[in-house]
Amino acid sequence: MRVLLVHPSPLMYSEIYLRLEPLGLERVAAAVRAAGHDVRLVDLQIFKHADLFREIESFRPDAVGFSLNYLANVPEVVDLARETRRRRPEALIFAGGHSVSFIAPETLDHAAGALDCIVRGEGEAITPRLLEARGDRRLESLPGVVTRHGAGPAPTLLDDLDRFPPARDFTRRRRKYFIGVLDPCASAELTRGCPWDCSFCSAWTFYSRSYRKASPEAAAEDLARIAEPNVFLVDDVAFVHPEHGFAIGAEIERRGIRKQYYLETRCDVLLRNREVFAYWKHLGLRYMFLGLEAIDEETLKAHRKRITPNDNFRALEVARELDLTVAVNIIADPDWDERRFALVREWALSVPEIVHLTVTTPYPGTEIWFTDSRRLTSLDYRLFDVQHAVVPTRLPLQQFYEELVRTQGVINRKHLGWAALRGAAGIVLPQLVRGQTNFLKSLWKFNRVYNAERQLGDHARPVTYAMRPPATLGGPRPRPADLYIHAPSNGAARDARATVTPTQGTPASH
Ligand code: B12
Ligand code: SF4
Repeated sequence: MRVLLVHPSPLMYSEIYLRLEPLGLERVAAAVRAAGHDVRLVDLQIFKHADLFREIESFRPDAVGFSLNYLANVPEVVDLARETRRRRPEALIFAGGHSVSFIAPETLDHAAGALDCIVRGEGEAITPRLLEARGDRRLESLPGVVTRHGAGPAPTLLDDLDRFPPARDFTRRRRKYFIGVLDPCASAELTRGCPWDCSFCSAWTFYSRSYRKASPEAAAEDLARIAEPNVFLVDDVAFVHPEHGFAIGAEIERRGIRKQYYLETRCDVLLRNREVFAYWKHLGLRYMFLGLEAIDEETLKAHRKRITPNDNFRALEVARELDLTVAVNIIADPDWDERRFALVREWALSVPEIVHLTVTTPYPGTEIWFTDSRRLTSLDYRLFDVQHAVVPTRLPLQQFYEELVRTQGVINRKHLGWAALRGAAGIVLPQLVRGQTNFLKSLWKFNRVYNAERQLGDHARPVTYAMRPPATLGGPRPRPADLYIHAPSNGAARDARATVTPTQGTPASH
């Protein structure tokens, strides 16, 4: 069967700092190819809609699958599915990925028949089975598959992360993938899932708090296959189990792999497992993203981050001692006033780290989607990208955006524009020689992408597909099991228990 897999366009944030390969879709593509199908992949972060339609005309796919990890991409994917249906009336058209797993029925309603089904949860194991069942009137009997007629049993977790390593050969123009100075940059996955349970996050609800690891051999093998000199490790929390990080490192050394790495982790994991990060620094770790989220105790508690500001600041010290370039995230609440923005600006300017600001967003799949008692001010999927305010702001909306952009601007002045170029000249020149210009171009994009007028204007766009709000707002905290996409497997649950120490609370306590 001819199968076309499609990743939608980039969101606002990606316009400046990064553009990364669609790793999830590449893994689904690997599984579909292994089942004997003829596969192609179009990444609309790089290609245009017109390119996709040309591909549909020339390849004439029997099945088209769209990746929907991001809520903000829902309208685009629904429209693309409708256009695909018009061109290929007989094709099996489906979508899968993180966000759509939480909103399958409403997405099918928007598509009004253009999408045959939604695949909830991980795609590797189920997609080949779905293709096999094409034409069957009871697709919804498959695990994780939802049609307009019903939903199959809960999806099951992939038993072995080593199966179906990403088929990177399907992505074209790979030189376009980069993050900051790591230009060009590939992506890889060493572990999957997160055992913590922050109230604003859906990473844990998707994987039912499980945490799975690739074998050190398979992880290193995958890194060895990567042609690019730089690698973004997509794990939610890197090196929760330090012995795993050491074992992969040993395999990397054994194979003589030399790359530069970017990873994301928690501050307490860095404090607890400092040695493994120091070892990876020696292997080429260069950038680290730490989810700080807040600089005060009360807000950290509200997010259920299970960490103190003091530990967060100690972790920054450790990262500096390791000589890593660190980016941190702070969540800006729509309730912030001018004083609060000023405090954050002051703090951000006092530290050497790159500080990112995202806006509190109740997403389907998160706990705050149910418990946040604030009314949603917009049901426009496109605004659910953590850069827009979708609950009432204390300041008038325009002023909120002005403060947000001003704060981002002040913070970014440290890392973008001429100042950054002066600091990074040694990096940019060799990149230019190799024809890599993603990073250089990104240094001047800030004002075009981030401006209060544009952000405010986004609220005035007509809404064709409106989100379905939660049935109750400000209701009681849902039971974790009610939020989960995957049914926890015994092995995964055991892993999670081994990970979370008593001081952080055990899974049994919530
Ligand atoms: C890596 C990552 C990124 C990369 C994205 C790279 C890319 N091009 O896809 C970068 C750093 C660019 C990024 C950016 C952002 N991200 Co992000 N990101 C992640 C992260 C940590 C891991 C995703 C990943 O690669 N996992 C590994 C692969 C193998 O898994 P996967 O992609 O989920 O794919 C599997 C399934 O979803 C499914 N699947 C996926 N596609 C398809 C398609 C079909 C047809 C099928 C059947 C199945 C299927 O099968 C795959 C294999 O099992 C997730 C958290 C998470 N754990 O999911 C957040 C996450 C997806 N990101 C999130 C957010 C908010 C963002 C930003 C908006 C943040 C910002 N500050 O602006 C931006 C927007 C980016 C954009 N679209 O332009 C949120 C999503 C929120 C939402 N509900 O929309 C998440 C869940 C993080 C969170 N904790 O809340 N992100
Ligand atoms: S630690 Fe990170 S990935 Fe895990 S639940 Fe919290 S925010 Fe999400």
